[in-house]
Amino acid sequence: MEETPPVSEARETPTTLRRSPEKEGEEGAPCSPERSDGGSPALWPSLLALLPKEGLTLDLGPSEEVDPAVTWLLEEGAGLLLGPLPPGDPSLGRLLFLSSAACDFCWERLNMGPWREVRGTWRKAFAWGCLLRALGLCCQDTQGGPLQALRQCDLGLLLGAPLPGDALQRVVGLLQRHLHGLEVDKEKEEEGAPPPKKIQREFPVRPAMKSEASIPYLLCPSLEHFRDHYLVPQKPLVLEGIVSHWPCMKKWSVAYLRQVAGSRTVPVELGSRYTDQEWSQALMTVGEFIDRYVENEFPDHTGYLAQHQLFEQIPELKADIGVPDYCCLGKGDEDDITVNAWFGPAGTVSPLHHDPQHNFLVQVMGQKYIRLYSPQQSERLYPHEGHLLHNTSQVDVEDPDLETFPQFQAAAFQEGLLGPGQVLFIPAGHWHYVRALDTSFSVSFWWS
Ligand SMILES: O=C(O)CCC(=O)C(=O)O
Repeated sequence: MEETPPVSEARETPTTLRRSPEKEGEEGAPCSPERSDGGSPALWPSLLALLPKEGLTLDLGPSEEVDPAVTWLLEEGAGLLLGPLPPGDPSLGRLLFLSSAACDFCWERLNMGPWREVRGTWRKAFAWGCLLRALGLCCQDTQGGPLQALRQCDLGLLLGAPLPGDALQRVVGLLQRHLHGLEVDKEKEEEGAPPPKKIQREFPVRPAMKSEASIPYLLCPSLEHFRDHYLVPQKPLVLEGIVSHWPCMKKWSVAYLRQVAGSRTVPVELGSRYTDQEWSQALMTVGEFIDRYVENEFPDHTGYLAQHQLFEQIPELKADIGVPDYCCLGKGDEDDITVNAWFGPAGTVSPLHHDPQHNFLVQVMGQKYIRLYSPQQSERLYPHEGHLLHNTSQVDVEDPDLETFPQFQAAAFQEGLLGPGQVLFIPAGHWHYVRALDTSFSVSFWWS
């Protein structure tokens, strides 16, 4: 679709809306224990204190990029925060109205055409809209305002562009502390309630493995040994004893993830594998994901929180992990490493594919079956022809159609089980197939 031509002239300088000093409170102050679930007088000043002291600088770039109507909605909304308005003030209802309209407008643009073509300025406008809407939701005298606000912030974090001073991230931190306090109160009330039902899942089929093809294991090899015998010759390895001290190894469980991340919105893959026709993705909270796909005995689909940069979104979980020391052998900085979360029930499958960077796949919870093929085997693996899936094999590794893909049975491979505390080194370009045998959480580090 054609872009709407610009109406007003390009803005040279970003719009800055300053807050009156009487609104500034203690930065990041925790909420008072005497709070209500919505329109909390304690939450409101703490939220305002998180906004940049120098005011909201919308900085949406040249005006031809974002529709002037959206800029106007955001500026009007942000302007409402300039006066000394207490929560519950009727003009704050207008904040919700204006920011919701801005979010709806931006949402349309974010969902129009391929994602890579969505302009950064629209993503930034959306992030501002989410921030203002979250504030609008918190200043309403409604039940559940802070929870809805948290969801709105997550949409801003997932789909929007970063805001100055990590404003969305900071608002999320405060809302999390506020909501967590409410949960602790509720738990106290519910003490004595019967324990939740344990899930009985059918154990998925364990593959019969040949020992001669197993991936080698090493306990804490030296950096030099790893470099000379595995990194340089591009050989896969399972490393043991290198992440056992990470707090996630003891702390993480489904209950813990629900407690820390339950109300956070994340993208979930729906369907057995991403190569299937009926595969799709949906946004839902981690709590909903656990209820529907991890703890539900009869889910309608396989759900997989896969390849998501969860640790950028939830710093509390990031504090529980580290970066494998061996990444220092790479050429890039630590900031260049992409860290992804892979959380799902038994039975998730990542079809046979390869990635352009080296990978340390750290197993935190549950076991996974892994099959690896070197790049030299590529011809026997029948990669998809289209551009989108050219790094993915057409073959179902554990149930190959050998009439259609006869060479597959001649392809040499390595295999193994990856359990908690083990780290799989997958050299760049190596084909890997992964099936979870239990409820599983893995963290991947892609590095070069
Ligand atoms: O654990 C999985 O399901 C797949 C992991 C993966 O493909 C990766 O880390 O690149």
